[in-house]
Amino acid sequence: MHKIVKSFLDEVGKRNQNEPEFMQAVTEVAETVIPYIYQNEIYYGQNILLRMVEPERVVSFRVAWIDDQEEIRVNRGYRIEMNSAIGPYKGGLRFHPNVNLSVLKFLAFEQIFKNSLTTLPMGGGKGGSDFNPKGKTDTEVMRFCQSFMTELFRHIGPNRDIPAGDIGVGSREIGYLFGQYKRLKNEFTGVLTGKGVSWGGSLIRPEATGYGVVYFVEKMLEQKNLNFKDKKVSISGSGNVAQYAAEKVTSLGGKVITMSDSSGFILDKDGIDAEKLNFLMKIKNIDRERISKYAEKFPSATYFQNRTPWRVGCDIALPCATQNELQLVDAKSLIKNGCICVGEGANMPTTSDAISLLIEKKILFAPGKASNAGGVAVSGLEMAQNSLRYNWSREEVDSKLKEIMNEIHNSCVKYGSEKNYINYVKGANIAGFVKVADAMIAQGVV
Ligand code: NDP
Ligand code: 2IT
Repeated sequence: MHKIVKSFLDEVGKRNQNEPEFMQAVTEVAETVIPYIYQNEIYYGQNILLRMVEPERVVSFRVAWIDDQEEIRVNRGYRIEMNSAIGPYKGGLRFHPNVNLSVLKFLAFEQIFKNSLTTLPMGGGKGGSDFNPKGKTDTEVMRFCQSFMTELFRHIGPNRDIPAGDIGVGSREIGYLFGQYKRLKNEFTGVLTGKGVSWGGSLIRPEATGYGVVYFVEKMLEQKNLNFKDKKVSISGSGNVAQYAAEKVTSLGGKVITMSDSSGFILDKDGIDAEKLNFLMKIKNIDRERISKYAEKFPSATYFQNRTPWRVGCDIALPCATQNELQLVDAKSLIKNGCICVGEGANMPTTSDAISLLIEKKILFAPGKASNAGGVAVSGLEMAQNSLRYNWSREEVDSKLKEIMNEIHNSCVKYGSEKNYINYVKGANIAGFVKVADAMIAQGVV
């Protein structure tokens, strides 16, 4: 089996040179799904995985815009339309200077499996730009978004491809993007998710990814008759996902001791309670400031520059910042300090060797495509509400989100159960694969 997997990866690697993040995501799926294909005749001989790793379409385009000094700037925009077997392309847009084809292809590939796991009819896609919103004024961000959408609008649509937010794309950016789409098409449609509630957005969408991660981890802990009460929780990141994961952990009785940004992390030994989190949300979302301000305000906190939080002892770790932020040395340190569970809020935050170690040591480990699927799931619910021309209440959306996270957990258990251990990586990959593969077989060679 090892040889078969290797020869598949060699073939894909040759066609996708210099795309390390994409190959990392493909490798993780291939190692768990290829053995399954060999045990299940209906998938064998169909080259399904080889078809799945090839995007249905990749769009790359110039984004020219004028900054406040009236200088002409040029960025690169992308949309990866990866797989539409079970629904229209669906996935976020990332604005970050390290965005390139490899990063977006890994994200689009993971999105196929994640969206399949949500139980909702959504295909996989992702897009974005190497534009850096940091330090830009609102008018610069608006001009960039308008220029970006002026090309993107011809490739997307409510039944074709529905983008949303990701790193660097929040409610401000979605607003500017939606405004420009509506103007160009002269149509008010649910072409983006993460919209404001007064113009077609869903309640709970801002909270959904962070809440979903915590609901998923709650289910994992339940398997061991454990819960969040009095657990020390280390979170990385301080953006959308991290903030609402922290809020939910605290509301369930856990103590959030760390959060971070790309400059460093803060350790608050007394815990980041609801009031302190409010302050953090203000500095990150409104002032667009650095997390070090938190330690300046609260004496119980210490700031560690250019460091990640994983050397601090905790019971549960929730990496919610970016890819490959939790490495082998970090996993070793977490295990040594007694960590029992790692739940990914970000996409692929844990390196492959770190995942192998966590699984070998039988630490509860949730891969992002399962545990962070709550965001895109509520995006799916936003699309459903847009089609119904109706809005559900907070309680209705939250209870549907919980139900979906529960279903995803059940799917992981179904396909990932091993002797005395649930391998959530294997479970999520196979469960996500089966639904898409069945649809691809039914639809013929396209
Ligand atoms: P935000 O832009 O709101 O926040 C990102 C956070 O991660 C910030 O604290 C940022 O720090 C930090 N960060 C970004 N890049 C790096 C880096 N290279 N090194 C260290 N820290 C970094 O994004 P989100 O919270 O939306 O996204 C976080 C993760 O969750 C991403 O992996 C995303 O793909 C994933 N995700 C998001 C979903 C969503 O609905 N938003 C859904 C599912 C997954 P700084 O402020 O310094 O930039
Ligand atoms: O990675 C992700 O799942 C997201 N950024 C959310 C995608 C979406 O369409 O809501």
